Amino acid sequence: MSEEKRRSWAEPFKIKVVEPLKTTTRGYRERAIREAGYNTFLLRSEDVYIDLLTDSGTNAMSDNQWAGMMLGDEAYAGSENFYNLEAAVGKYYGYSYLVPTHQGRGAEHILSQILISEGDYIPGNMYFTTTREHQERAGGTFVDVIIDEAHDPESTHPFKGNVDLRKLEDLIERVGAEKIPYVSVAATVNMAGGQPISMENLRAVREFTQLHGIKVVLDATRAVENAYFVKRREEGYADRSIAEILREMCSCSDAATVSAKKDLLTNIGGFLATFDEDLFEEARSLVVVYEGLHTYGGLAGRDMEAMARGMEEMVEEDYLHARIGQVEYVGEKLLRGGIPIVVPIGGHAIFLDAKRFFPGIPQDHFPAQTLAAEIYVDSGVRTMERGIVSAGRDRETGEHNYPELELVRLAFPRRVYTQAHCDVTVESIESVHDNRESVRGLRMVHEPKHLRFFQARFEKL
Ligand code: P61
Repeated sequence: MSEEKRRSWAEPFKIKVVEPLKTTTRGYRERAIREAGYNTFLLRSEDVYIDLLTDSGTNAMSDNQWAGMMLGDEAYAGSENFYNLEAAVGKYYGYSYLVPTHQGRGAEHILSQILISEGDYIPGNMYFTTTREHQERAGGTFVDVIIDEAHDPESTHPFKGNVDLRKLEDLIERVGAEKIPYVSVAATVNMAGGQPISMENLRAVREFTQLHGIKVVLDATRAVENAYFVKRREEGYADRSIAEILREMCSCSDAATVSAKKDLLTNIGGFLATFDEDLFEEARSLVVVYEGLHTYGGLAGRDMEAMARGMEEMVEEDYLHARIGQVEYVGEKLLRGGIPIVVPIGGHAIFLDAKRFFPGIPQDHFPAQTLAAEIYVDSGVRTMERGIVSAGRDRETGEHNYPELELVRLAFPRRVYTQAHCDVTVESIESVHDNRESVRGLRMVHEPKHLRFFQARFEKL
């Protein structure tokens, strides 16, 4: 057995600063979730014990990143930290041009406004909430072209993020290539369970779309975690470094939008990066309208410095091994306990399959929303619904979208929680599972117009 196989995923760092957590009683939590309308987004963070709502902006920064924060050059124009960030994006992602934004959706907004015209179609490997919202607000229609296996929580396909080229070809035949400004390719695919796309598939998408003059835009928010899976699972990549794989992935695209709040190990930030000078010129001109000058894009200089330094750390293999190892540890424990989860275990999160967890709760009684609330009441662990509430309504019919995947996500902040926190989380889910027969669903009593899952309110049936 190789040394790596024998050793566990222990963290290549130690804890220097701690933040106390509040513990609460079951009665307290019952009241808190009721007051939050059974929506974990509406809980106060101080009422949460272990916060697995998201891995976005919840990372623990390193001492080197914090040191960089003190070197913030808070100039309105031409901040030194912008140039450090630009150099780091060039080094690690390979793109020639950078436009910083306050976070990922800032970049999605600018990109969508530039590339999409009314009546266009945007194929993508499964929707993401903010990405699709910006595509639609720009006049486009999102079309899902991910492989069928991605919608099946039990399929063990190693690259469930792959694009189905036949679906893409069908769309081109149906609407014409001139109506498709770009293919939106996420690496990894969040809503499918943190599932990667293979390099082979990404290259095939690139070659195929080039024939039709269609651009490829990468959502590289968790591309480093995707690179880790390519190294682990794809033939020919075992001996390549994560940094090399990341650059190769980006080389198959024209541009990328990135939320720095994930891979880059920061608490805020994002960017749009591209090889395309014309796209860059337009983005640089538009960013000043929505985000800020093109050398800060809504960020403080210190935030850009933390991003640049985070990039050096994000490609370190020991770190990634521990990061993804922690998620696998939880997933494998849940599987051993007979809990239905999406397989293969993804990069940033475990996704509980609420349809199999609560087979008696129909989808329009919001089984995943219910499960997230039950877990919180049991232990103070906060998770997130990723099912019918997140999927929103059909723009034409006004009916709920009924996604195949009705999931609860346990997303792991990077470098934050210990193995004992993981154990407590698993124990809590097992205890909710043991009592699953007694649980009924919810009804929605308040539904916001945009991205409803953030602020929707529910009552118990
Ligand atoms: C998350 F409930 N993700 O996973 P921004 N692309 C991708 C993301 O995962 C992503 C963004 C773009 C979050 C935060 C979040 O419905 C939700 O920096 C693959 O958050 O603007 C964000 O990047 C947007 C949670 C976003 C949600 C939307 O937890």
